[in-house]
Amino acid sequence: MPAGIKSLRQYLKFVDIVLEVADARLPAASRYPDLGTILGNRTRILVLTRADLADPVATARWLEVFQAGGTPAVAVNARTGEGVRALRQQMAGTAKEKRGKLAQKGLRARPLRVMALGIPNVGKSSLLNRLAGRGAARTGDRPGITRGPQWIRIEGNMELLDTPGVLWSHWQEPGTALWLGAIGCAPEGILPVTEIANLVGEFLLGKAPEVLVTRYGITRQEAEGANLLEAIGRRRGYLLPGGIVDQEKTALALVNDFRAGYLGRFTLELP
Ligand SMILES: Nc1nc2c(ncn2[C@@H]2O[C@H](COP(=O)(O)OP(=O)(O)OP(=O)(O)O)[C@@H](O)[C@H]2O)c(=O)[nH]1
Ligand SMILES: [Mg+2]
Repeated sequence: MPAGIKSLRQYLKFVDIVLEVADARLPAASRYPDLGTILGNRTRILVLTRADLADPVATARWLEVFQAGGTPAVAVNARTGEGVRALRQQMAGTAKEKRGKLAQKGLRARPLRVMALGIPNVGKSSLLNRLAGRGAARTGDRPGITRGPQWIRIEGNMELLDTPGVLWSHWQEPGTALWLGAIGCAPEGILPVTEIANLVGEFLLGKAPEVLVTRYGITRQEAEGANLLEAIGRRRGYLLPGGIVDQEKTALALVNDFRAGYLGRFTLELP
């Protein structure tokens, strides 16, 4: 278990619901493998963020799979709040249960405490801001924005706990790291951006080569050729002195376009 998770464990005893936040484009690989063992029987709701960037058909399938496996799951756009209403409904059920239990013990009702947990940059703070109804937590388009656990107190009957993103140790497994890099959830500066770009390029070539043609003004032949980055860089004029293509700059452009959804809505793994 990563140290970051260990240090968050102490908060678990204070919270009623854990929102496990993962990315809809990578619903399995962006989750924690054994969170269940840490959470015990605490209520967990899986929230897939960036549903706006994922393939809606794939997202529906994933939600079914998770739900069939006994994990309540919802998909949201944590930026705009789409889907958050369904999440609130899920939470309301748990809230009622908790109130019932407290009443049985003769205890006074207290605000429902909700904690968000997940890998870096996955949208935890954005999600809590939507639940709070205001921009209480700082967000940003790179990992490592939230530095430490932080309570967000809101009017009404909820208290929210934002936490810093923590990567599970399995993230460096071959086949996982680059995909997490592709969705912007791996630590910056560790993975070569050209490798991430090549993976994204390969994926797009298999799925929707025409988006490369239209977005970058290259020919189908160039898109399918041996060096996609070379073709895009040349077309864009991303050149270094001597006229050679700036591979890094080109790779970053492709990866950023993919992350922002300019190339379309894609889910990178299917159930
Ligand atoms: N398109 C889209 N962007 C999102 C969504 N959720 C979050 N974002 C963006 O993703 C970036 C990261 O969001 P944060 O809320 O800061 O992520 P975090 O998990 O709190 O990140 P750390 O605190 O760094 O671990 C921001 O630029 C958000 O605007 C979503 O559902 N759709
Ligand atoms: Mg954050």
